[in-house]
Amino acid sequence: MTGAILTSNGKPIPFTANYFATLKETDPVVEAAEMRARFADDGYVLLRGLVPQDSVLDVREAYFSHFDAAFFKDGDARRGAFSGAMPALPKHGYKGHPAYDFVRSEKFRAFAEQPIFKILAEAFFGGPAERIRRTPLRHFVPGRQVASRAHMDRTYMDGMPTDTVTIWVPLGDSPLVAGSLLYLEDSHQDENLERAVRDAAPMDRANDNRPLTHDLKWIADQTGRRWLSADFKAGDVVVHSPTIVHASTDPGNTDYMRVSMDIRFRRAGSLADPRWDSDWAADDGY
Ligand SMILES: O=C(O)CCC(=O)C(=O)O
Repeated sequence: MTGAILTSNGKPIPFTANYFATLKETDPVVEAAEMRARFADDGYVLLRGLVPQDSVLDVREAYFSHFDAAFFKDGDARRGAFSGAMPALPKHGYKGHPAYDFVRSEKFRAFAEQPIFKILAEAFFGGPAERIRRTPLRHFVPGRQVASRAHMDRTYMDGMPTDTVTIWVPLGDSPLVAGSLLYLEDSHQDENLERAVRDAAPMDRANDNRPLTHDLKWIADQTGRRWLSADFKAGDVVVHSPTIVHASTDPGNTDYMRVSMDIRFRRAGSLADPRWDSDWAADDGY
């Protein structure tokens, strides 16, 4: 893939060593203190195989079972490859779309509330954690130039950045070619980054000043930082800081649909942002 031109929301970025490097991996059995040290250094910790693969694929299939089988190649909702036939539905995550109902389902909630995630968050906080109810579900369909814009989670949620943590969970494999998540190297340590890019950065959304930019090449050039990527497998998770810049590329030459959820925790007793205490809807404005 080296040398290929990737896009994010239609904006090109070459897949070269100037712009991309690989995320470091951490073994899930590592000591909590070591995990916290890596998190402080890197702004993220990628844990391979934290969750049983089948449990992840079960959730993927349960979500996809809310769609017509014609949406999937060979009608296979567990693999979840795009058939090419886009269903006529409300926008992703709006009322009436399966993602809206699914995040309110027992299956989704039980997955997000399994003890391993809370134990993980508590290892990061070094103390009790509470799950934040609002849990976005992302779903990217090949052939569409739609991706996550470069942003920091702290822009979207009140509270101290050290009191919240995001566990990003791909629901199924999430290779770069399917538009997986990217982290801007060491951006969590760059106190000048936001000042340097806000207002100057290209933005394709005139009415939304929360993302930093949709132009991943521009921000890499501007900050001298590379995007860190990985081919995630079902069962992997990334724990990331609310201050690290992250984004994704558009799905490329694949039929595989990328689905993921963002499970968030706050340090127990810390300031709770009331906007995050209800179930997610893509148009809730938060
Ligand atoms: O899965 C993604 O593309 C990004 C999701 C994300 O960063 C978010 O919801 O804050």
